[in-house]
Amino acid sequence: MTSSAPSPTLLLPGDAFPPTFEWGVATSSYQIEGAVAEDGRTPSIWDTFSRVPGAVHNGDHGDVACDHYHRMPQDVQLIKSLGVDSYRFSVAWPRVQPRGRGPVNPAGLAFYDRLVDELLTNGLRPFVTLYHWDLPQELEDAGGWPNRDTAYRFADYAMMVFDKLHDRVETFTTLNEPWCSAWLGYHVGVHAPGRQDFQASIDAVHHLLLGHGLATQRMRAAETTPHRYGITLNMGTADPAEDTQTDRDAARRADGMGLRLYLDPLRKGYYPQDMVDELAEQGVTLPIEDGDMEVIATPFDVLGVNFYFGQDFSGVDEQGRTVDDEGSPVVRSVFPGTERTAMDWPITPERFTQLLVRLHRDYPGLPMIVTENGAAFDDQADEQGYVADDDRTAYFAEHLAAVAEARAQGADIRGYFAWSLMDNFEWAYGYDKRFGIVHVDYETQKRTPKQSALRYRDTIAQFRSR
Ligand code: IFM
Repeated sequence: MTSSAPSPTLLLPGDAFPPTFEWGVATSSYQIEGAVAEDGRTPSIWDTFSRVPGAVHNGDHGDVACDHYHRMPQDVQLIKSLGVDSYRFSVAWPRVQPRGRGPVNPAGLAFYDRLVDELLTNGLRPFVTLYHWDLPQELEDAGGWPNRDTAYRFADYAMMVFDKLHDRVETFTTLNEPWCSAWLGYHVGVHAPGRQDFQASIDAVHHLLLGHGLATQRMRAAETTPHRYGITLNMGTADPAEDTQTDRDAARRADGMGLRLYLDPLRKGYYPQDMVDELAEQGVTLPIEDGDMEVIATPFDVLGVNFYFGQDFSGVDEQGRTVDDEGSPVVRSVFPGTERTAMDWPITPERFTQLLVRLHRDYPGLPMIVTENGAAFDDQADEQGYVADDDRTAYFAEHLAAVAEARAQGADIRGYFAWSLMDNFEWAYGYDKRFGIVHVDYETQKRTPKQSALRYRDTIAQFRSR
């Protein structure tokens, strides 16, 4: 750490987090690695999508990103300097299995082999995400996640990673935020591959979950020592904007599409009936085949929770209508409060507690790890690259307090990973939105821990020394 800026610790109760609590930082492959054409890597859907005019802010792409592929050992030192236990990273499918089919690419897999060794040598635990959105382009050309075959391709690829790393990696999570892959990628079209087809997005939901189940079954069957398997979902809260039946229905629908459509099949083995009925009313069906629900409900060990904000919902649009142009019920998001991040997302730490306690209540017996939480703000770096990010520092303080409160209310939360280790490619927003606790100067690739990183380091140390 180079800065002499003050770095006060958080005011949290002394027993808020036990010494066994897992502290970490998180990233994903396409957002930081760069080196998109090296060592046999082939294009992913994000390489293709970021070249579509207008798809990504400023025409940005991940060709270089944070150049992590070439700077990995120094980045591991940076992670170590934060005093965390674990590093959550994702593996790029098109590096390990170019084109998404056929044999493993040893040169691509070797990068993650080196990364795992480097982490362990430095006393850091690797926490692997197998899929954080970089689907090999050839699989998209063959239909992408709406195509059932992609689930089986994913399980094959997962085994390539597992076979190589399972002797040193304990935790394998399958998917990061399947809602984003399905909804943003195939329905709204603001994420790769940029399609706008509601039926295709629902097909994608089912095949993503199927891929998760298949991969989990195969990894567990191949293990020789116990591992921890999981999946990461992005979740918020959905409350009625006003205490009316219309708004309660809108909140139920939002919760159904965003949370229950994933967690009910994963934990209960069936899709929520109210959502199945409403999809049917819109002529959309889930492509379930015999045995699928048993595969999807394969037991797993940890739920990764990515939380950014909670929302209220109204069933009435600005024109006073309750049904939209397509004949669907209106589900309008109304942001609570007034404080916003640079993403224009509301700052709602109390909803974080609400979510975690609700997950504990509605899906019992499932340990949770916060696999992402953080915020983008309009950082002003000084000449040394240091950012005195009071806003982000406060965001982390409030959200860690919210996790502590959920634990105090009984929620089984075993770890917390800050999003993100460093500024990186924020998907359709390009490099303008900075989520890092470490500032990246993209001209020089210099990394400088922000105030929030120093505070996070001190917070972790505070609980360690108890
Ligand atoms: O940067 C993303 C990450 O890739 C997935 N979860 C949300 C983050 C912030 O938008």
